[in-house]
Amino acid sequence: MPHAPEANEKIHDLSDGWNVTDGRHSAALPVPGDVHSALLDAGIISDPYWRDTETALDWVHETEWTATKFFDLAAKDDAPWTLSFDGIDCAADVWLNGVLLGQVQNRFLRQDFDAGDALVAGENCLKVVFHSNSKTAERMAAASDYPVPYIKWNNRLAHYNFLRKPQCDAGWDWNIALSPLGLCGPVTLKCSTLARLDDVMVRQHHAPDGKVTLELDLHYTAFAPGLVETELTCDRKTVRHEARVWPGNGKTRATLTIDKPELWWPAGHGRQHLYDLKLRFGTEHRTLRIGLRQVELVTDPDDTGHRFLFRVNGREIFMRGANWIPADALPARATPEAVRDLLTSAVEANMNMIRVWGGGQYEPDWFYDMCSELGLMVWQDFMFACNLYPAHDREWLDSVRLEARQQIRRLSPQPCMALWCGDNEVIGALSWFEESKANRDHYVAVYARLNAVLEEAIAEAEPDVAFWPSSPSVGRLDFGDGWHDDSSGDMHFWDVWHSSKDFEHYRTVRPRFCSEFGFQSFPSNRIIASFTEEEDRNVSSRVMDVHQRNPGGNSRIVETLARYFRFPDRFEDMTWLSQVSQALAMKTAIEFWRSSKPRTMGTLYWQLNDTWPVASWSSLEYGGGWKLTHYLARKFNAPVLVTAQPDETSGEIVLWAINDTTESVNLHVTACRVSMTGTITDIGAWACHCPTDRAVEVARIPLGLIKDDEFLNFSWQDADGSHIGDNDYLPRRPKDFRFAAPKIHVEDEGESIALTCDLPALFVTLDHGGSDVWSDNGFTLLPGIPKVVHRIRARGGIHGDRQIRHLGRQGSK
Ligand code: BMA
Repeated sequence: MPHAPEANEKIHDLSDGWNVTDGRHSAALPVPGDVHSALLDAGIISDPYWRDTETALDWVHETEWTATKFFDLAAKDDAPWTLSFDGIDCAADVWLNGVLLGQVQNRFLRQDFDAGDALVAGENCLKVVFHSNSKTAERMAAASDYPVPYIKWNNRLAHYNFLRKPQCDAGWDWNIALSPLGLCGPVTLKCSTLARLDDVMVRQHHAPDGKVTLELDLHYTAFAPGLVETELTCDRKTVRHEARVWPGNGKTRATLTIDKPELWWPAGHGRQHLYDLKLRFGTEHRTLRIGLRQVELVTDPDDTGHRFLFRVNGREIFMRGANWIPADALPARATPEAVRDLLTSAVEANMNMIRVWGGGQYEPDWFYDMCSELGLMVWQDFMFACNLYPAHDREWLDSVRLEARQQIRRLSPQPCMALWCGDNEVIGALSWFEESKANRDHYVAVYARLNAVLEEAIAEAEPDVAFWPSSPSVGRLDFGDGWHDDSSGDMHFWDVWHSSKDFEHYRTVRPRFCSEFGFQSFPSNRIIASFTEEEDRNVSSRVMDVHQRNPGGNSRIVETLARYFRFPDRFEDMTWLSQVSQALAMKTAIEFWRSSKPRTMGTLYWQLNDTWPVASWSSLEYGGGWKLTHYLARKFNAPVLVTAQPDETSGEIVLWAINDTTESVNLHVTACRVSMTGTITDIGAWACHCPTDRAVEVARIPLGLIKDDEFLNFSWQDADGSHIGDNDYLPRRPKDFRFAAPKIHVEDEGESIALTCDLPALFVTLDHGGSDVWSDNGFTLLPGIPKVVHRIRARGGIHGDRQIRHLGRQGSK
């Protein structure tokens, strides 16, 4: 906890030594942690991810649980004592020595209780009585004076839209519905003298002369009138001042100017320089790690509509990334190590932004610390998704107001923060339900209340980043269709997956910023083996259906295979081919939209990671292994890329060069056509100057030049060899090629693998489901051109399927 108070002997960490029981079962409860994980560790429940175990565990979230912690206090002085929980999930009563300190129902709040009267010298007993969240949700919905519908096909558990809890805990179209409960962060007991420091709001002002002034609002609770000394230290400079405080909540401002700042940059644009900002408020100490940067959301009008892009330190930056969902359906497993691994993989796939999606959670401090270190910018949603919300209830709305306030302040020091966004798809949800279709005015008015509270929380806190009302959204106070309008705002483009359109359909829109689009695949055979018996390993088995949460999802994967590929004979080839199919879909969309730069200035695909072993849109399977899409992302997200795009009107294939680096590049581009029988014929060579602000045309190739059974292969490099790459374009679907049977020779030297072939091979995959990360996988192999692949990160050394696969007559060979 980098933001935890330090050097204060009056702070007691109460995170260890908890037990939890329902009267029949008892287990040690690690904090942070959840009851399911505790029961699993104690051998009371079996693995929730195994086969169809899920519903057999419903009793856990339907039961009341009591977590208990005993602690000793040597002496109790008369000063104010505060008991703080960094997240209680979710509906619970907090008791200290038989005294009810409070009732809570918002997992996204830090809960502070005045413990003074209940605390005793000697042994104390702290209890958190968790009510069944499922029953609480039912009760709240029944008590509501009008219906607030939730997305039934997505949420197996009902009415979680009433709870301030990760919405995907009730099930989602990729998530198991376990409804975990527990304590999500440290528990502390703190003794204050005059005042207690609650939140710190950090702003940075960049002056035209380059100096940066840090402005900190220190939000406190004072217990008596008096003077509190504050001290700020950063970049070898210290400033002090005295704040006069009065009982109650207040704030005092402290500023410090950094004369020669080193700026923080997103990945690929410069260093991620971080400063330690040390802060003292009376006797309380905190250290914040900050980075200095300016982030603007640019939405000015242009000929098309309105631009949508991020400008960082004055530079307009194309954002390449993906959507982030919670790292595990069992919160205890979302450890810093597991999360760092996933975020590292994002950067290795040339991403510079992730979107923390609104159906999950505000992540812990260390998550944002990692993003700041790695240069991954964060588009942060407020936690509302795909449901309608009871914003007519003032008590509920007050809790949301507090949540927004705390979270905005908590994340304010983080240079990775790029945007606060009101919600995920709640505007769209207004037209999904019978109730809201029948009385749209009413539901729009209630939605507008919720959105206004969030906008006001931003206006009040004045963070360094902008507020965007919703994702997708066409613009402020616009309740229009962000799914199909590609002229303004951010877009969710789901027609290919959810409406079964062809991959080529991605080329029918040019979003200003595509914040969601995706295509599903199966996890690898190794991951499937982790949750199935042999008999389940069939694409339409019940267990495979249970591990697919989007109705009809497995059929859509299979049907798409039939559209693009020859059908595989074996289940274990089908899982691989589904990953080829997903990778092809994402390559089609992203390369086209990158070639639309600067009209398009961002592509965040759905979704980076998985919460459990499941067929889904993720590019990293459960456990963090790279699916083929992730390997292709490393290539289609390369800062310098050449891509081939069909020009429907002229019938030509156009080569486009895209440069997202900081400097223009001069590329030498060559292209050839490759026949399945192995003949490689040069087409041309071109010199291309590629600036950073737009994609440029390199060459036009008449489609007729490429014969049946030929595909286009092209490569590029700059003068000093820092940007080298190659790419293909298949004018026909893979199934329309007469694949020969190439012989692939492999020399496996452990850390590197060399491959050669006698005939062209596409999507050559040397490791399906292995744990380690290779420099390439799913590549094209041409006769006479050896390929050497290196292990770039060892992640456990587990081998997946090391049988070499590539496209062939039966889908794979
Ligand atoms: C989106 C997301 C999620 C969902 C995904 C796939 O629009 O916001 O709600 O999981 O689509 O359907």
